[in-house]
This record gives sequence, structure tokens and C-alpha cells, in this order.
Amino acid sequence: MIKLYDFPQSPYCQKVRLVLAEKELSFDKVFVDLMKNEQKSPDMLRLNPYGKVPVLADEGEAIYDSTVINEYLEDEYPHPPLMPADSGARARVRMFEDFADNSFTAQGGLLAAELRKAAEQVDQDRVQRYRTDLIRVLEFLERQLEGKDYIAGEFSLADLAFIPRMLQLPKLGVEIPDRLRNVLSWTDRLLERASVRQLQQELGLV
Ligand SMILES: N[C@@H](CCC(=O)N[C@@H](CS)C(=O)NCC(=O)O)C(=O)O
Repeated sequence: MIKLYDFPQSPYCQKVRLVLAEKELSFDKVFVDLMKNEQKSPDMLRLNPYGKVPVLADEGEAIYDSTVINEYLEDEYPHPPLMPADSGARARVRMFEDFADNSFTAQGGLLAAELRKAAEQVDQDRVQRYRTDLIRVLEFLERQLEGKDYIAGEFSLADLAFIPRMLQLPKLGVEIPDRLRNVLSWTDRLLERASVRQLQQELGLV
């Protein structure tokens, strides 16, 4: 049985849960309490030297990093496919996924951390800067989505990588501007997927 070392609020764990749901794989969740620093326990550090979640254990392998995990799931459980066959398109999926993780998800994390501070300690300039950065990513996606239903053409790991933070945008005070029509219809398309609806339910968003 697949085991996922998980912290429910982590967007990187959510990214893996989305892929497990898309592939209809059953798995056991092991709750790793980041509030208690459990990710840095000796047992967790043996599984992931970075001391972070997610970690996936399957068939004697312990795999860390959401991108590596999702590619492992794609290799091991290829149906339904979440990667295109063509190597150029596969490279494009990987670049978008990297961009989702390192710009969108990471920047959203900085914004969320700022907003968690006591009201008098929140740096409004920083908040504004992070929100602008997120909108800039959405503008980039708008151009990429021109004439396409999904970022890399076919639905793929690239689309799934953006979902966790997309779902958090209202909470972060970021509204998708009406002019970003491609992004708005792409979002609607993604929200129709059972995997995304399930994640919304798990997060108490619907
Ligand atoms: N690149 C990693 C990032 C994982 C990550 O940053 N996880 C966070 C939770 S969102 C974590 O475990 N933080 C705890 C820590 O750094 O101690 C991935 O994609 O899996």
C-alpha cells in the first residue's frame, strides 16, 4: 500500500494528493505535524534529508519532493497519463511545474506567512508586492493558455501543480482579474475535475 507522509495544509502535499486522486490510487496518510516540527524527527530525516513533507513510500522506495514523487507515480502507474509522450512537450510540463512550485506556490507561501502575523506587524508593502507577483504569474499563464485548454496542451502534471495555490487565492486577497479570460476558463475547467473537488472538500472550501 502506498503511504504518504502528509501535512494537509501543505500545497506540495496537496499536489501529490491530486495526482493520487487522478490516478485513483488508494493510499494511507501518515500525518506529520509541522507545528510540532515532526518533519525533523530522526525517522523523517531518514526518509528525507531535507526534513520536509511530502514523502511517499511505495514498494520499498521512499521518495521525497512533490515533483519527483509525481513523476514516480506517472512512471509506476501510467494510467491515466499525466505526461505527454513527446519529449519536447514533457520538458515543457517540467518547466511549468518548476515555475508553479518556485514562483506561484512559494510566493503564495510568503504572502500567507505575512498575513498570519499580528495585524500591527503585517508589512503592507510586502503584502502588495507578493500580490503583484502572483498576478504577474497569472498574466504569464494567460499568454501561455492562448488557444489551449491546458497549460502544456493536454491536461498534465503542469496544471495540477498550480491548483493548490489557485484554490488559496481568495484567502490571500488575490482576485483573478476579469481581463484574464483564458485563466478564468482554465480555472473553471480544473474545478470540474473530481480530484480538485475532493481537495476543495478536504480543505473545507466547498
Ligand atoms: N520542493 C519540496 C518542498 C516541500 C516543502 O517545502 N514542504 C514544506 C511544507 S509546505 C515543509 O515540509 N516545511 C517544513 C520545513 O521546512 O521544516 C517539494 O516539492 O516537495
